[in-house]
Amino acid sequence: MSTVIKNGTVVTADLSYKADVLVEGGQIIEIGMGLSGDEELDATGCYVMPGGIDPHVHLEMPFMGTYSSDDFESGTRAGLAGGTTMVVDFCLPNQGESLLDAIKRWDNKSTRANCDYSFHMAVTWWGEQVFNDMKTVIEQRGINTFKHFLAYKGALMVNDDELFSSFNRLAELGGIAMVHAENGDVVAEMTAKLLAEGNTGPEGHAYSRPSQVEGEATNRAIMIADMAGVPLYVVHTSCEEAHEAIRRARMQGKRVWGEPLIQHLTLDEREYFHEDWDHAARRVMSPPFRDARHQESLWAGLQGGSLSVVATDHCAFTTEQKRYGVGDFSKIPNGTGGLEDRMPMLWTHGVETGRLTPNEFVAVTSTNIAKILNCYPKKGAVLVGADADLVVWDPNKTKTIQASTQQSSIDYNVFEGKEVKGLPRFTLTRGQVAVYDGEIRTQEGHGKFVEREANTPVNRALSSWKELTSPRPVERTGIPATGV
Ligand code: DUC
Ligand code: ZN
Ligand code: ZN
Ligand code: ZN
Repeated sequence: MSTVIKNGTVVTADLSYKADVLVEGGQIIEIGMGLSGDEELDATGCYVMPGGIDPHVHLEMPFMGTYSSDDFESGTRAGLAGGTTMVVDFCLPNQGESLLDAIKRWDNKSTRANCDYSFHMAVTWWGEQVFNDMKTVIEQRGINTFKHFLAYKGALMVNDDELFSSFNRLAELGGIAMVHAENGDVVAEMTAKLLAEGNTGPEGHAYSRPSQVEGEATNRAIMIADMAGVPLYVVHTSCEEAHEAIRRARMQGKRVWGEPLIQHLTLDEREYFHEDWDHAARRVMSPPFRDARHQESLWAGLQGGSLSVVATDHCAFTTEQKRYGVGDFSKIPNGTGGLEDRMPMLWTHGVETGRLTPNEFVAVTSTNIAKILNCYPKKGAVLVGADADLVVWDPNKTKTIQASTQQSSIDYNVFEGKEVKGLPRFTLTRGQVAVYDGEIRTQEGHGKFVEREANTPVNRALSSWKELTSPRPVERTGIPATGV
């Protein structure tokens, strides 16, 4: 059965033009004027864009003594409702666990996905097993991205020696390094001091993670990646200091990308000073929300091209889960939702305000990340032969964001009450209509794993580190006596 999307304007990262799009067998088979198909979707007044790709989600993730509440079913349903047709989740091995065993656990959870998905592998410990598994993960499982936590000391954090070893291995295998860049040692010290001084409320979370801890860790990761010669993707870039390091690296020709989140672009630190404990705790995530100076920096980075991708870090916890941290902010599970709202919020605050063109919107929500992750043009494109992951975007449709009508399984929404303009009329996942004019028609288990190959040599980073080719000790005659 074929489906034709009629009378819309196709909007890609580089072009806008009037055309119908014909879909069959899960792929785009023809783009042109006057096409017909078995089923017709009316796109009059709408933009036909590649579906969003959210490269940063945590679905049913074991974390801080609990599990994030949206699983692959509710999480991908939320994504589709908001025009996102692919998610990338982080596979987290336990200490000492093989990477391949961890993937098996993730494979089991993800069978319920409503849209296509992929995994990033997290490097949560270091040893010969991880070194060896990396090759299998890249070459046989099609996972080419490896995340390193520079925060969460005593849990997920890796040290600089482990980081350098892992980055070197990835450079050799054609992988991409990713970092959660916050200085975990400093965060641990500041957290202990704040708690000892009686600062136990949610605002303590923000005080414990100032922008300097992110700027330092971002710059450190960039320098270490440069020595290893590995490309580096910095997740949830939230502040000017981190952005500055990324901007400088890119101007120096380094292969480094930054990923602001829709939450950091649109919400600020005042949320943590709300008189209602639940309100503040529900917004606890790492890095924390920041002030207007940092937000302006992130918007400028998207406009100027020094920041490449807008994601969510969707990691949803219920109010009940957030209350694990009453009396100790460091026990509030870190994370906020955003999967359903990323695209409408970015359209409203980015395109409607004139900061981004519709083409730039497609670039930062879909095409750029498809290229970085090496799944373009299967994903992130409106081209014949590409997967029919499409969103028919109605720029005039409005709504008020409300937890009571959202797809996510949690009991609140950090964007509650915000008005958005620009929403999906239809969302298609591999040709199947998952959202039809506001009606959710998702199919559990429809989603397939997207394999992503290693980078080819031409897409690898160069190293500016001038390593001596054959270092030799210097021969000296006059050797001073020791112990004088
Ligand atoms: N930050 C969060 O807020 N949640 C999940 C993990 C992370 O790094
Ligand atoms: Zn993170
Ligand atoms: Zn409130
Ligand atoms: Zn994350």
